[in-house]
Amino acid sequence: MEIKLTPQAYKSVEQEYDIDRGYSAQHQSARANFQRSSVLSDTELKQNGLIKRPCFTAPECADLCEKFKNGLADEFDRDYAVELLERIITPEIDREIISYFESEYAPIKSGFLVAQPNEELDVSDGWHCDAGPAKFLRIMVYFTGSEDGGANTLFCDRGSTDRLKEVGYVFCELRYRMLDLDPLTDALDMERATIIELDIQPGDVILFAASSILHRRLVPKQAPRYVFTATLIPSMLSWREVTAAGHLPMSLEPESFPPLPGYAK
Ligand SMILES: O=C(O)CCC(=O)C(=O)O
Ligand SMILES: [Fe+2]
Repeated sequence: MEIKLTPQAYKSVEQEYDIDRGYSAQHQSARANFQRSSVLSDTELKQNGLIKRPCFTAPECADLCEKFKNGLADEFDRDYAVELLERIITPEIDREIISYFESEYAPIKSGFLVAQPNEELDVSDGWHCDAGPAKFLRIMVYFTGSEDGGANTLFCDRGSTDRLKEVGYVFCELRYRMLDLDPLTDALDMERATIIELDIQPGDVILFAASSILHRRLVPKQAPRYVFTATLIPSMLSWREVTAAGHLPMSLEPESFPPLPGYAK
């Protein structure tokens, strides 16, 4: 095992996104402007940084899988992404999200992901947190179910992530991302990370705090994995007002968190 740990890496990530690109200032404005404080509660997402809920029906999943087979992931369709968000963000999910942010929120990025059986591993297959603002959420809807040991997103719990952040694994250089954390924690004489392997049914939605919960993709072994994803950030206006203006969400590439107009330094 060759690895270079960067113990203060999370501080430079905070500097880059929260300060320089303006995400912390935007969050403060969003919180100050929030009109629905009475609805906030101590939800599962706020506590654990991760939830899974059933969302799409079997016929809806079949329809979506057909669309994936016909090239849905090839070209970004913003209107369709907004239509899916309308379906995903039920009053219960909305309450989870506003309780997490303590503000309104909006989708900045969105896209359709296809993973082929046993495809080549990429950087998301090693344990990582997404570099980005301290507070943002990833939505992932699975239109195909998880397999035994494949077609999934694995998570660590928050405590394990915090310990691995402190020693400098989280936000280490991409080439040092590991598929198995045990050799690292054993070498450092640390408690092993608690791994959460969800049993995902077609149509389930997952929400997670991608910059504060370690996670990794598991490629499918048997059949393609079809996923819709969106990135949520705090917002002054509600997500419906923001998307109605016609610019958000943007497609996933190239830059995950561009500097925010009016807030970036
Ligand atoms: O596709 C997945 O299961 C996770 C992807 C991921 O972690 C990422 O894109 O940052
Ligand atoms: Fe990620």
